[in-house]
Amino acid sequence: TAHVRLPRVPVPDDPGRRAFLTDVIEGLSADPKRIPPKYFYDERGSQLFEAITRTAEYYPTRTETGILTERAGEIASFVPKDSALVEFGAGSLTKARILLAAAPIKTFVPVDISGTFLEGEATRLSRDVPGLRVLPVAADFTAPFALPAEIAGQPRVGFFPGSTLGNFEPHEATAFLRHAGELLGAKARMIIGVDLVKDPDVLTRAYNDAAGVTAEFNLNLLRRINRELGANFDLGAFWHRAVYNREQLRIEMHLGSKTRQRVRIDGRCFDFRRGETIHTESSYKYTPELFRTLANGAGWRVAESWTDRDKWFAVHALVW
Ligand code: AVJ
Repeated sequence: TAHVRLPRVPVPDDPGRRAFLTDVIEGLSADPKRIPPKYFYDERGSQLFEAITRTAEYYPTRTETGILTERAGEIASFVPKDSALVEFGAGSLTKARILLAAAPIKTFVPVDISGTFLEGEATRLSRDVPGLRVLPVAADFTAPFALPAEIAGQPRVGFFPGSTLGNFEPHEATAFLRHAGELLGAKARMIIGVDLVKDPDVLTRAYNDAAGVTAEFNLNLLRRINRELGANFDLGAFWHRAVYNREQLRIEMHLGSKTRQRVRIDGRCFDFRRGETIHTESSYKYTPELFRTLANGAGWRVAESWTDRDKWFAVHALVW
């Protein structure tokens, strides 16, 4: 035999892989099964998310971008001169570009878990905005991380668009907002985008797009587990579904098992009943009142809020 194809074995003691493996094993050992949504964003996952934002059904991105664009002047007047803008979970940087063009920002610190995607976007941004200092931080912003020493003395403004806050359980959202305030420090400000409670049909459609991009995004999590953790998920043996939970005001994404089956991950077995699901994401929606209560409970004051005509999405300005 001429070729012996060796499997690509991931570095066993890579701390990122370790944490991923631990979280996956813990989540799949639980009942109901779950996997944290932060693991969606490998390179392909980040690209699939960008594709979701271009579907007709997924309104949050274009609605928020509309608010940021139309209210750029008002939002800019909330940003102190020579600020450092710290974006949590930066992704494609499209929204930051709107603020960077309008507000007196000297330094931009995009923080994102997807290091390679972030580097590429940060390099493009530095080229496009001469005079702006870009200091990317490749980190999981849900865990403690340090700000670059270079921004010492500059006023700090947090930026957390995209309703990413909605991925946290409410108690985690409170903890995150408090930690962000402590990290940014005295007199910090924050600009945060939050998806609003609305017609369940609009919500359900947004997470079940007709072209199946969201389904691909959800299933890509299993592909990533196969590749990085050496699992044997059969992607064709799972379906995607997003449902609105009216009691908890959240969209839930699930991957359901089409059959009774067993999956192997790193020497362990996980059994699935037919129809059993893995809960892969919750996306909480907040009324302005619920958000104000949440922010106040974390030590922030809501100074201003902007929404679109349909009141589908809100951008809030917070003071620490
Ligand atoms: C990136 C968390 C804002 O919850 O709407 C999009 C992710 N999931 N479609 C969201 C997502 C399915 C998105 N956030």
